Amino acid sequence: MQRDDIPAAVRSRLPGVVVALAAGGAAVAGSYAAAGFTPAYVVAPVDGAIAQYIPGVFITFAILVLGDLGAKLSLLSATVLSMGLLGTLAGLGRAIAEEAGVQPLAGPLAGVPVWGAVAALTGRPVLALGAGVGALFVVGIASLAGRVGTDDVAAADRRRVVGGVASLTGLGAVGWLLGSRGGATGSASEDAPNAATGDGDGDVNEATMQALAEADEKSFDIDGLEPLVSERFYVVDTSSVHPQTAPDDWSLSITGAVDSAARFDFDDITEREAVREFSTLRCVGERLNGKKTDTALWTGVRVGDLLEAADVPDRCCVMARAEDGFYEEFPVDALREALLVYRMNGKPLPRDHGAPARLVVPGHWGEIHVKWVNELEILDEPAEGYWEEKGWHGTGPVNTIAKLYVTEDMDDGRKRLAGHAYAGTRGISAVEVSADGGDTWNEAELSEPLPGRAVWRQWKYAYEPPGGSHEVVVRAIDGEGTLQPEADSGPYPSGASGWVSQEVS
Ligand SMILES: Nc1nc2c(c(=O)[nH]1)N[C@H]1C(S)=C(S)[C@@H](COP(=O)(O)O)O[C@H]1N2
Ligand SMILES: [Mo]
Repeated sequence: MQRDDIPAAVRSRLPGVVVALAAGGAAVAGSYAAAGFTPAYVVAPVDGAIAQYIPGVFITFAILVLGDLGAKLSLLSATVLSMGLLGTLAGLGRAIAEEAGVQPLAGPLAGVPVWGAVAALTGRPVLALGAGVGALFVVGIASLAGRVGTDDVAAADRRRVVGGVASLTGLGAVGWLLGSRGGATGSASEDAPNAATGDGDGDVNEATMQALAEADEKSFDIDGLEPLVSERFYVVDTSSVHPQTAPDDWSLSITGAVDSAARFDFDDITEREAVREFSTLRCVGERLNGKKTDTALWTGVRVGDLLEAADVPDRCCVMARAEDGFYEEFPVDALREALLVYRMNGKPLPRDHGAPARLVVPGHWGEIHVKWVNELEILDEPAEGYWEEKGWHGTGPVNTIAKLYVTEDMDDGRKRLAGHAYAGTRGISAVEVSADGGDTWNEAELSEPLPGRAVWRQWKYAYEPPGGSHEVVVRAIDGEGTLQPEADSGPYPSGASGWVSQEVS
């Protein structure tokens, strides 16, 4: 298209729009440079707001159809939205300077509203300066470029666009470098929340080592099969930028229908006698043979002890609330048996898994294992949690499942299958395997059980393969003798259930 084909009104605004967009990009880059990938990064609250207000059908579609891509998409849209929002503010500031005939003020007039918006969104005015400076810089350079040299309007516009885009590119690179190192303040270093050193009990660390060694001994050594204590523990959450709270800044409040509110700080928790337990988490949104079931050794305290210490009266329910805005509801009495944990496999709870403290509710779906938990609101009546509002039923006991993760040829010509089986607190009594599409069944060998109320087990099974391709099917029988249902239910709304099968040749 020729330049002349563009209506004059649009053409005269285009350079300003490009500069505004560049300023929006620079503001986001500047925010990242200052804050790193922490809640002080402007994209974090925007991403959080999307997670809170997006209708449940979109999230469910993202989980079921897009899988992990959905999370990336959400971060991308939050980034684009932040750029657009801040770019609009910067553009308005620039336009005002232009209208008023004070071009030298274009940069500051763009930077100040951007700084204000980021400060308001993140609550961190000092770190928000990064965003303000980014916008100021891009608009300032573009405006300067427009004013030097000839008076030809078209040439000046070109210089403005080039100036804006070039300064954005430079800033983007600087922002990326600073931000990935944890932000200009260095506040985002990965081990910041790991100030916890002891368990409040001198023997715990040795006991932890022993427990982990036991798990190691009981694990089958099979390539491609996670040991009983997962080496790569899955991560699922509603927000892409995780909270980051140092233990000293953290506390757990007990609020709501209580006679008087109570508060525990991190030391109050770790000074109590520590409890350790192996426990398996499974996400209710996991596909039938997915990889969102994992096990760790958790260290913490019984929630019931905290409720007693806080004199919580007999009530129906609790809303567990977290720093990322997530909330899930659970019966008080059931939550008494849960743990508030601050260590995972003997190490301080990692940031992605809820540092400094999270809930572990053995036998229940992952979603009630609230991470970054900071409030237990006692309720008189049942209420819906985040996922229940969106149609899921993920606070009840887990379904029984046998996963098939490994199909391999052995040296002696046989085939070996292996996987995990999990049935929450019911436990697993057997895993059965069929190598003929479900006509005949044989029992697999199970790993020795680990102590704990709800821990998965590994299974393995070797057989003489029939010539040609055949269908293998696996199914579990829980500790109460109940065979898991055959039908594939899909994850929505109550978690995937069904016999896993696979064509083997
Ligand atoms: N605060 C908070 N806690 C949360 C979530 C979340 O989004 N925010 N996701 C829940 C879900 S859906 C699951 S399956 C588990 C996953 O725990 P993990 O990431 O440690 O594996 O955390 C739960 N706890
Ligand atoms: Mo989940």
